[in-house]
Amino acid sequence: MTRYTGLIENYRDRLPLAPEARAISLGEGRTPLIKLENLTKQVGFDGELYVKFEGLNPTGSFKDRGMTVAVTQAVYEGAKAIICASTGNTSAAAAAYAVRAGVTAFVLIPDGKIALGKLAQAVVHGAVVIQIQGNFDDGMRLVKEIGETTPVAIVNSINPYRLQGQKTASFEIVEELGRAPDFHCLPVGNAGNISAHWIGYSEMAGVATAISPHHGDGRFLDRPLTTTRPRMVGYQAAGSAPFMRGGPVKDPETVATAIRIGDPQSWKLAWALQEESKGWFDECTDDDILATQKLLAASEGVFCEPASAASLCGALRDIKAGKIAPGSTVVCTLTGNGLKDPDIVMKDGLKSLIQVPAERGAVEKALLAHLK
Ligand code: AN7
Repeated sequence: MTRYTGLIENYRDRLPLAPEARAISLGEGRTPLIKLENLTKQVGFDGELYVKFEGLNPTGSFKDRGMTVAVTQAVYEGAKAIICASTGNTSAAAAAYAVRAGVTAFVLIPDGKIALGKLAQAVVHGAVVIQIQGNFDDGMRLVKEIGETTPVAIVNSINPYRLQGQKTASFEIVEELGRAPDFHCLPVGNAGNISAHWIGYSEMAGVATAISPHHGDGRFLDRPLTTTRPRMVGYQAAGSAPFMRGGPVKDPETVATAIRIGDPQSWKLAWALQEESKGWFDECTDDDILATQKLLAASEGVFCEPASAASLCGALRDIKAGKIAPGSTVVCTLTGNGLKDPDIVMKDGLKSLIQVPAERGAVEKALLAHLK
């Protein structure tokens, strides 16, 4: 047995890092691919439905995959500070990896509309948290401007090393399934993650993609592990769906605060991969997203955050509609952990508590009422 030490050491030969670059890692990656047996049965789907639970990364989201590579490269290049704009998860990851590296993290967050758990992470890891009177898109614009004149490394997904790290999720899926899935569904905000996955699948298949030249050298396996690539499907929140509107959304609004993004940074990459993969974009309402988050938690024991539930929400709908063909193998990425944002499920969750006196009879009565 060898100790697992994170995705850089695991996939070093397929990442564009110098051999002597010291890996800044928290043991990210190797997240479980969970088969949803109960839900598959419930919806009468005769294919295979999996979730890749990225909420089990060290800081609770897929951002760790990108951050380990981006921070490793930034430190290798001599950076003393990193900066990002964030709806929450990127700032949590940046803060944690900055600590590992011994550099300063500056994070720009929107005023309000950020899950408390994510803010707590940035604070506890000692990041310099700057709350701006604006939304994520304002923050992103400011970070780009500041990055031009100030000696700080930008670790948003416009940094190509982020996507290089995030492509490894596709590597793991192909390794586990022995092939690529037929469909891969993700929630879409900036569209960095869906782009990263497409790069990863393409490298696994030994096939060039139009989007890869922008993001490293697309190193292929000596022998491809899959002959096919999935159709990539991206789901947005209805109030924050620039890919459905055909252009930026000025005042994005959604309960899924992680994907409250109106001006996606990987706009061109995402359209290119949609075409190459013959996939599509669609939108989910906030109500449907929250219902899916609860459905998943109550039927499979998996607690993801609202934004993450968008992938499964859309996938279940497209399975029912036959857009995702019967018999298909489907993977949905659950991008973040539900524990980051407990408020959202506790809004009416407290109502389900049963309060009784501390007496055996009262407790027994409550049990009997609920035995299946
Ligand atoms: C849980 O943290 O953009 O389409 O600043 O946290 O690659 O942007 C978060 C994005 C999906 C969207 N699910 O991914 C940020 C940030 C969760 C997320 C997305 C995010 P991209």
